[in-house]
Amino acid sequence: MKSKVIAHMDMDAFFAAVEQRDNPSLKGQPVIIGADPKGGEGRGVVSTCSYEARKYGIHSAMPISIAYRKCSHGVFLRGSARKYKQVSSQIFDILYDFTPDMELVSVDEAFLDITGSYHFYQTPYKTCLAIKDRIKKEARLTASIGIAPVKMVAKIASDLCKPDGLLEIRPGKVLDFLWPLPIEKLWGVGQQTQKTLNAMGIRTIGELAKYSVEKLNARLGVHGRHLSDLANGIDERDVYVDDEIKSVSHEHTFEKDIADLSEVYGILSFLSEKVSRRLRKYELKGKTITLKVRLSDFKTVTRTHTFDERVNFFDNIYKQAKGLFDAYYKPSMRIRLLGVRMSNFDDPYVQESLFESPVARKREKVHKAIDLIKDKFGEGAIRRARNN
Ligand code: TTP
Ligand code: MG
Repeated sequence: MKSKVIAHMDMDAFFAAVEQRDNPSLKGQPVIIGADPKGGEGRGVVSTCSYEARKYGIHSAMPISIAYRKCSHGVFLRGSARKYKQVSSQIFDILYDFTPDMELVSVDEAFLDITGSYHFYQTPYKTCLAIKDRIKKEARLTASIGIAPVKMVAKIASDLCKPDGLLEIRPGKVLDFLWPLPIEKLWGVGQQTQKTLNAMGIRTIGELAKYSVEKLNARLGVHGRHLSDLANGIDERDVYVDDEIKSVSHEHTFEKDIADLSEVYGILSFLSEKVSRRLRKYELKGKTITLKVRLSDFKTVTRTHTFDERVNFFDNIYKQAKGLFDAYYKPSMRIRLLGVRMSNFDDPYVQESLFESPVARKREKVHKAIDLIKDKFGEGAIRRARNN
């Protein structure tokens, strides 16, 4: 299987860098963006600060009063959200010139799937150099970019090469790169998980990778296998292209590869429900359903069905997902991952609903009411009887 090429771009000290750019007297100064410090009495927190200010131990989310104590001669600014948004869209426009396969993560951060587009610049490295170059020329700011076969590794790489860095981790080098790093660099390892793992004698990603998955699961529940996968450089997440909604999908990776059909149907029902709710939330209906199945040996297949009309109800989606699965399934299979996707939204929903029967409209109302209750009281508030 050919690996993907994912780039993770993150601007350096974003808000502070914009202020330094627009006011050259701030260059080289500790600049702190956030609440008014009011001579050390101010409330509120630091949004971000320049790298010069970081030398004083200041960081995002720190109380502004503490930042003031650490560096009272720093330049404290409130910042301008409007200006940062404008610069942010300028940066994303530049990125769009390189690939439309982009997932915006925050105001200054995006994943790009450049698997199909890096050839224009010969290599992934040269592509990302060109991106950095354009950001430098057009926005007069620096970005750091990590390149790797999976999202998580690209993100860690961009973080480690800051500021103004570019770091490529080739497919064969992922484990050499990851294993010496401390576990807290992994996605999903917060302070609590870090403590638990440390207590088990696990400090580096390499130690986590070699630890028994069963023992990890016993201590951390479902999280265990996921973390073990990440530590071994396995990250199932694709770059989620969200500029316009082209498809709505949900996936589930099993804690253990499974052969039990009732478990499969349970998850298909759960995924269909999630997809159905998202479709209704966005007022979309899809004509095409795609089932994704990954087996224990990582073989991945997709099976597609086109409905006669556009749908967004759970019953239709689940029935087809199950039908597609049953047509593919053989008893020897061990299932690692399942996914359900709905796409093909061409016709505007509003127009189509003009021709719907009163019965369909009534169902629509019932479903929306259920969604509202669930939004208010949580997923468990209403359970659907499943008919396998
Ligand atoms: P980050 O990318 O986390 O930080 P940064 O760009 O300032 O610095 P780095 O070089 O380490 O990437 O966040 C981007 C912007 O989002 C940041 O400039 C300010 C804003 N922000 C907040 O307002 N509050 C926060 O807690 C964080 C983390 C960021
Ligand atoms: Mg940043």
